Amino acid sequence: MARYLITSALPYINGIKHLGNLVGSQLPADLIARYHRARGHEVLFLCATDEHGTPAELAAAKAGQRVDVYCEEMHDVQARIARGFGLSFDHFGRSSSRQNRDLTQHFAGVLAKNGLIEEVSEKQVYSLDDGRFLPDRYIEGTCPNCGYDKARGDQCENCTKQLDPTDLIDPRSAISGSTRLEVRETKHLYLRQSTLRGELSDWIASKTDWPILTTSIAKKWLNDGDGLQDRGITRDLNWGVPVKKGTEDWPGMEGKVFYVWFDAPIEYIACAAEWAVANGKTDADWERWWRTDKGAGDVTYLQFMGKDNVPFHTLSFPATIMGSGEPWKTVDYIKSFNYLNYDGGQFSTSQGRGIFMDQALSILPSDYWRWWLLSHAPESSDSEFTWENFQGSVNKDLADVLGNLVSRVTKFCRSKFGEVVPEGGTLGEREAQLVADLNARLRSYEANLQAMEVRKTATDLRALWVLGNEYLQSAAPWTAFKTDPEGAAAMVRLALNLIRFYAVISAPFIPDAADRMLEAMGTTDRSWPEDVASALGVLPAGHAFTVPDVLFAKISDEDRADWQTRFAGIRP
Ligand code: B3M
Ligand code: ZN
Repeated sequence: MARYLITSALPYINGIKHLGNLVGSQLPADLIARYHRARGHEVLFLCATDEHGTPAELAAAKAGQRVDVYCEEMHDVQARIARGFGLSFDHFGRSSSRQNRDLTQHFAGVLAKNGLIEEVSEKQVYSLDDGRFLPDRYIEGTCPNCGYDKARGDQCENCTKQLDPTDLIDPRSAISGSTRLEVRETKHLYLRQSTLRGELSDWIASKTDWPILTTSIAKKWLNDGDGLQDRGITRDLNWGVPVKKGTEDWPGMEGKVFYVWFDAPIEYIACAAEWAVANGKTDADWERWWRTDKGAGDVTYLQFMGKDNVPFHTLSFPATIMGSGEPWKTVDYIKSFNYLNYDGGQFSTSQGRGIFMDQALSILPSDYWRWWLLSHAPESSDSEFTWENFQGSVNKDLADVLGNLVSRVTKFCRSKFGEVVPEGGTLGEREAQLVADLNARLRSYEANLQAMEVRKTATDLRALWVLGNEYLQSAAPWTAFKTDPEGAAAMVRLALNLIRFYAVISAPFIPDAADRMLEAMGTTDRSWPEDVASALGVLPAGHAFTVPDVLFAKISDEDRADWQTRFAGIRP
């Protein structure tokens, strides 16, 4: 039995995620977590909301709520929707947890002790009336380029010009509108990650099995980008982890917090500590996943994320961990994804464009989405969601191939033999061939799941379903029954077992349908088919089953057109 620590990039707190976010991290991570559990491995699958930073403050202000209250509510909303999608996190934590605060302060303390933190003086805009320094995007004014009067200190939304706050004409605070602003000196902490270049470079070079998408981004930033420049890890904000050196105050850093990208990845560790508390476990229980001196030596750690998050996970977070000099587990494999586009454009949270997770669940059960998204995961390039394609996949793969097999076999058996696995007859050549074909495909499916080749695994699974359909087509028990009822009984017995077999191997993709198939087959036996021939004999003659309701309903042209119109616009 192997041990897998699996984390998905942490969804930012400021709203419900769209399907592009889902397929780029949480959903494929769930597929792999479910697969490894099904193979009997020990899995700790963690995710959390990423709650700090300016966007959280802004979203809370927009909602007219205190930021801590906003985050708490939005965390619960995201947790509920994640459950709706069948995301099987062992824990869904919060980066604003006490555990993350303590660990973040701990890392800052050891990094300082190791000489990796530098204090730098900077000039920044201070608002006298708000009594605080203002981040660039909290300053508004008139754009010197186009005259737009609501340009932000980092960028003009109207003409897209990148700005410095001091470029703005008539600058004012975006919080209070006050114009009593002045430029003041303020101190910030910088992580001297450039000193770790050699170590990071060797580490990345040693990861020869990583996907090209991951290593190409990592190497680009390592070599010719400014990804390894020393990086400011503190901000003048109220909302965040207060700057401390371990448990001690940090002189000159009063009222400041750590930058959200410093504390967010540390939440991967803190989340394990939260998981332990939530489940009545001890520190040793979570440390055996994260500390190589405390049992994590044999853990395989897999991370899932969209490509825009790769630099933080290949350079910044490893710099934090390596710089600590402590025996923390580092990631073994980073699976990254390109973008999913929506009907001729991009999914966009800020513009409300696309389908959001709650909307998706309001029109169809999660398995429909899981199947389409995973079978079209943007792995080698960006991919696109279109309603036609979605309708085609659901109707063909789920309804015609898998759903139809289940319904045909169970109904035929009920009408000719009753709701029990029929006895009699023997299996012949055709069945032996089916077993051999299933076996070959299943091994390919397993290999692709092991390699996290998401689209290829979907292709294998679909091919496995098709093999069963083709078998039924050619064996035709409905015809055979007329002349050789015993032979037909043997075929149906095999086919009913095939339903259980499909439920087990399909569960990582479509867990709800798999549960319903197993329930209909009157079994809780989820054992993975190590050997296909014996797996197809698990349900013995005489075993009772029931005919399930329609597993997957087809999407009509009318529904498709309706949804297409409904989701064409901008989410309010
Ligand atoms: N919250 C993802 C994003 O919002 C970011 C991931 C953090 S992972 C530590 O782009
Ligand atoms: Zn402008």
